[in-house]
Amino acid sequence: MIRLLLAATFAFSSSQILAHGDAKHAKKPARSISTEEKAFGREGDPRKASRTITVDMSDKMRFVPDSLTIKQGTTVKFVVKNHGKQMHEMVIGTMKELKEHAELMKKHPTMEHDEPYMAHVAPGKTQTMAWQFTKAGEFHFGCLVPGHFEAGMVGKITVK
Ligand SMILES: [Cu+2]
Repeated sequence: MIRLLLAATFAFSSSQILAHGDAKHAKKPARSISTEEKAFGREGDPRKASRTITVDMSDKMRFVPDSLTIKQGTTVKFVVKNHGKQMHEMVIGTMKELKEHAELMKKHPTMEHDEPYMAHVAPGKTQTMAWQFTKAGEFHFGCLVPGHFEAGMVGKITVK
């Protein structure tokens, strides 16, 4: 009986070792890219980005640049930098969605959420996000930290 148990324990632990070894070699699976289509496009594969745009944010409550023109179909890799001392974020959307979201943020300032079209950037940090602009039109991006949107922290994206 004891022998059997020992054998079982040994078999168990060696399979654990194997599994561990496998895991070590296997690449950490990346979060899969969402296929959800929004009015302003869909999540992009950063490896397929054909354009990189750096967006600077500061406590002046402005984005630099604050106007972008993008060719329809392009996957853009955004490099979003926060040069300020406050939290800032870049959220892409339609003006209607951004306004609604900004109102919601005022009511629930601690609300935390993460979507592929948002980059929440701590002071002094940089975040990247990839977005594919599948639809032509006029869209916007804004900082929805309470008060920032109203202070003018908003930019325009023209897709054509
Ligand atoms: Cu901000």
